[in-house]
Amino acid sequence: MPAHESKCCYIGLGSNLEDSRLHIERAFSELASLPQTQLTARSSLYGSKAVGPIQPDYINAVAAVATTLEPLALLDRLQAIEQAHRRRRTLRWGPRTLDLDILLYADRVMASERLTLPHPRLTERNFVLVPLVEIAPHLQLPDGRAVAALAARVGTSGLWQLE
Ligand code: ROI
Repeated sequence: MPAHESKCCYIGLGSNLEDSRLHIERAFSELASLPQTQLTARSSLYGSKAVGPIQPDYINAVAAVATTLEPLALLDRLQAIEQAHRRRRTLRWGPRTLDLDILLYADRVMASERLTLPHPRLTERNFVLVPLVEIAPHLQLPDGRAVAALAARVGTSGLWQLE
């Protein structure tokens, strides 16, 4: 097996400040321009009611990328993109111009200080599961659970497809 085989990875995008649609559209282009990485799919944009503290509605989407960047190198790149969108980390679970989360990195399972894979709240959030199923209807988590079944379980309340 080649040392640098590319891995399929899913990234959640979210924004609820300023022109959220523009932040998300730009983030897709920035993901497509990352080194050692191809953007292979992008979901529709979804509007969603904020989970957590009261704040404006979000726009959420999911991207699929094929990358030879290792998980923490990819995380560094995603955080640099967030910074370029003037993301301020003020409140935990507060509003943000751009949030990029690694949801899944191939079948990788890890829990380090900076990164937990799969994303720990993936299975609870319809604004992640529904766009994920749109672009990867047959995807399974490393533990074998089907994302389509998880999405069916969380339903679509507070979530609407845009465009
Ligand atoms: N709520 C929604 N709908 N979408 C998000 O992306 C999102 N992100 C968050 C919190 C504040 C938990 N709520 C969210 O980080």
